[in-house]
Amino acid sequence: MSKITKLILFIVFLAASGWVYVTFYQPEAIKPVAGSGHTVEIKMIARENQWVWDPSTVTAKVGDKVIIRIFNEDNYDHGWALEAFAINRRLFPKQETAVEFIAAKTGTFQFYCSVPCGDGHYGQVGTLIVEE
Ligand SMILES: [Cu+2]
Repeated sequence: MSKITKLILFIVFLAASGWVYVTFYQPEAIKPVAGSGHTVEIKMIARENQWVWDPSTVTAKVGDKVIIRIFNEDNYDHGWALEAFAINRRLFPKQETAVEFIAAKTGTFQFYCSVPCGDGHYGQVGTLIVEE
């Protein structure tokens, strides 16, 4: 068997294994979701010296593009972290920061302040609900 034939057989084998994996074995949790075509825009505020997100609960449908515009009213930094979607952004004082992601899985996920910011830091949490 020539080298070229072996190479072609190897490439065919790789492509076939990839197809078998994606078709039969890929876990639901990491399968790509179809985009819904909708964009959900949410205005959120980190209230001055209150260590709260307003609103603290946000909702989207799976496949939605979510844009959260967060205004930090404080004179110090906060962070906005949503581990389920690998997001962690710094929020500078008296500024709006836009966080964009695709709500690619259903469930209830917690977001929180990721920058040690004072008395209420550990209570500065909120919830993202992604519905079917
Ligand atoms: Cu904090």
